[in-house]
Amino acid sequence: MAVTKVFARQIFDSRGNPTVEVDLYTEKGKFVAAVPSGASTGVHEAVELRDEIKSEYMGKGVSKAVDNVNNILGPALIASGLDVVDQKAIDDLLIKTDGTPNKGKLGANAILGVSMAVAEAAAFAKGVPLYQHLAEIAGVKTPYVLPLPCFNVINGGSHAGNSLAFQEFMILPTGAKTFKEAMKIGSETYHHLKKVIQTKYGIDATNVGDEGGFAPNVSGATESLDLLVTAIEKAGYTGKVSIALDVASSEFFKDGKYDLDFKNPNSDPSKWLTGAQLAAEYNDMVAKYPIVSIEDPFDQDDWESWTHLTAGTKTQVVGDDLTVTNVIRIKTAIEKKACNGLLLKINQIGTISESIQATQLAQSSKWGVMTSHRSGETENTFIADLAVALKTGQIKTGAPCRSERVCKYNRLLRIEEEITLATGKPALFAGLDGLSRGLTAPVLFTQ
Ligand code: 2PG
Ligand code: MG
Repeated sequence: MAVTKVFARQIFDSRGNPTVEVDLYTEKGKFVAAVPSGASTGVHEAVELRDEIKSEYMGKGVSKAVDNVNNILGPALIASGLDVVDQKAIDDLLIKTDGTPNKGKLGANAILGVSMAVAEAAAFAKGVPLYQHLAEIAGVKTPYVLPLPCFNVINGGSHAGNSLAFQEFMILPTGAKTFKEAMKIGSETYHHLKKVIQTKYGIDATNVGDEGGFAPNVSGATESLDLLVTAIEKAGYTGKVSIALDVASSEFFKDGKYDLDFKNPNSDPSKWLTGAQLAAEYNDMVAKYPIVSIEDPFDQDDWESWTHLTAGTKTQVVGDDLTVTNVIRIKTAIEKKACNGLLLKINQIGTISESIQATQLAQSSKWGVMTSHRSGETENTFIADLAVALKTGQIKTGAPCRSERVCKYNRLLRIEEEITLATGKPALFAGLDGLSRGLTAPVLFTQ
């Protein structure tokens, strides 16, 4: 089925910044996609095209990207006559139309909106749910597996106005048997955490950050980890909930060192840590707390520190700014044994086909894969379907709070129900196995 019309507009993301929305039409109807946006963006990511007109939207307008969809990408796609089921050919056309290695001419935000809407149109044309269509184009066989949700319940770094350097403290219901149960555990623990924080720091400490997690003014990582352990215990889930970190350390890498006081303009350089000192802190934390995953422990180009940590730990080490969902960076990370997990962010690379390629390269190297939202999100739920389709085994899309986060988790609840009804058996849930490497290999799931 060919594309008959493409129309893009500027809408707003969860931080109130402009972003791109695309309406794509076939003779079967209209299909809509909206593009997310990061704050702690890796320098190697594909280009997010902003207008950079300082007097408008603080320079963050996306009218150029919108025009590029309306005047260049849309007309090229319509003229090609390509069928929406041929995602790869369409993505190749979009990439060629841009013509740069980092989508710098037309913008990854323009290209991704079209790429996502094409997949939605194709699923509808086939009369199947989006996750089924994505699994089919990726060559992934059923049964589907619901991912382990990683709830970011304490926000720091560039996502919160507190002094905490580490960006994300996540709780993972690794002891759950179904996705629905994982949501119950996550939500109850989140509410217990709110009470724990309120008792300790007062009511104004329970305001939430960009991803719906609390942002109390804690002194550092161990204080946050202690809060999590207390909340898990109070909720009655000790042993059933694990912890994951996203340090997002590229944000505080300065002159070859790590500044854990980076939000303080008068930070004392003599206190900044070397990669080896920071690694020692991680190893201490892993020994003391139920930490199963650490993302971006080091700067995006500090390869040596990555390789050293990964060699000496059983914990999943996830590349985000390091690998930017880009097969070239992932290949380098594989060669250097720099990490053993991929953060999958579709807007880091800009097309669905390249996102699938990146995931499958990671999975074939026995890495874990965590599908991810961005800190600036919309009500779009595409990544929920993608996580199921590619059996990534893990998804992080914020706290169980704020609709731009919860809509993805809610979509997963509906998918779980739909699969259960269609197969007559409870839908598989990755659970703790979501953290085992190379999930597409025949591994045992919790049921
Ligand atoms: C991250 C993300 C999402 P941002 O670092 O993993 O949580 O943040 O979108 O700001 O890059
Ligand atoms: Mg990250």
